[in-house]
Amino acid sequence: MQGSKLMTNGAAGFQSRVFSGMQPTHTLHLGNYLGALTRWVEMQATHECIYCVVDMHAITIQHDPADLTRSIREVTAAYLAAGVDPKRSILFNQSQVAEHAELTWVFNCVARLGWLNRMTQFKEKAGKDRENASIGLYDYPVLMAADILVYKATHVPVGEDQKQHLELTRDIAQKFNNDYSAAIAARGFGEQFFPLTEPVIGGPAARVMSLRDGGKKMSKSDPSDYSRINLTDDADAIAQKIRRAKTDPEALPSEEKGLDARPEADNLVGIFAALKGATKQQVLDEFGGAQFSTFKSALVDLSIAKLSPITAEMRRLLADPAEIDRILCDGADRARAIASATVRDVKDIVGFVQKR
Ligand code: AQP
Repeated sequence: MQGSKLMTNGAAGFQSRVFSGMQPTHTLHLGNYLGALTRWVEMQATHECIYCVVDMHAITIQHDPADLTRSIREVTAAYLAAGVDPKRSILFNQSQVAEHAELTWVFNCVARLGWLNRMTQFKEKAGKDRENASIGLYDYPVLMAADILVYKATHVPVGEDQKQHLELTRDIAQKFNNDYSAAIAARGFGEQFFPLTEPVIGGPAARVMSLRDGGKKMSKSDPSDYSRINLTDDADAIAQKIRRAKTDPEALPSEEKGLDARPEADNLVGIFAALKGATKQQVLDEFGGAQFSTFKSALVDLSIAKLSPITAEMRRLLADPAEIDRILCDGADRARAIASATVRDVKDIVGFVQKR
């Protein structure tokens, strides 16, 4: 994994472009929303953005086909309801653009087994029964690299949990650029064919933690529904989950360093800050010294005010699945136009014979 250490500004010289995606597995939650989706929406004002529902990733674990179809539409509705604008950005589902899979095969021949063996997400998801995990789950980060690089994306807004996968993406890009440097130069692409994509991670909610355990990431697959706030939860459910969220017996501190070693308090303050568009310190300026009962009431009100309009809009959009499918197909056509040019060049670079 030397690539990311050697070059720090490898996206320079490439047209600035944002790519990101979420899996249509289960229902999106507050972590997905604050860690990634809010940033996606903001970046539309400054960048060309491509946002994908990564349905091919979703079949790396066992799934029910009808649930997958429903979930693809639901995640699309969540993107739209949160503010992704399909006129300004490209919004599509991955399986409609075959070039993601084609580039994955080339990258499978570039990536090294040793790199993939270090991926912590695979270890967590495969658990103890690794022999029984799908090859797709193991190859997940290579498909993710292809998702990003087929658009030569320079920036990827994600939550902190995706940092390691983004490093792998950079390593694959760099190895491709090195391995094929002569062919790349001969075809007039200069020194680098793929950019070394920069992750965009940060803010008070880059890693939203479970409401039941401040040491665990808020996650779609957590068996306890009380561990997360789903974007489909109604006001009552949001209020109940926040009131039952684990805390400690102390009042809130007045300084941010007072949150150290208090993971549950830190998490709730971080959520409040992200929802309000403030810093954790600004939240503590207001609530320092308050008991959790007071703070939780304010958090309930803020969460409902921010999330209820999104939930209502999702419901409205989901009443017309044909319109959602139309948006995805239109986005896929626009995505394919970019992806097919990249794959054509890649085939040329690696030496495949193809129709001119
Ligand atoms: N807890 C989180 N805090 C901040 N960001 C998060 N993301 C996920 N969880 C958190 C970010 O959301 C995006 C969605 O990626 P995904 O759909 O591929 O996420 P995921 O890993 O399937 O989501 P979960 O909830 O973590 O699912 P499971 O339980 O299956 O592992 C990414 O940008 C991610 O960083």
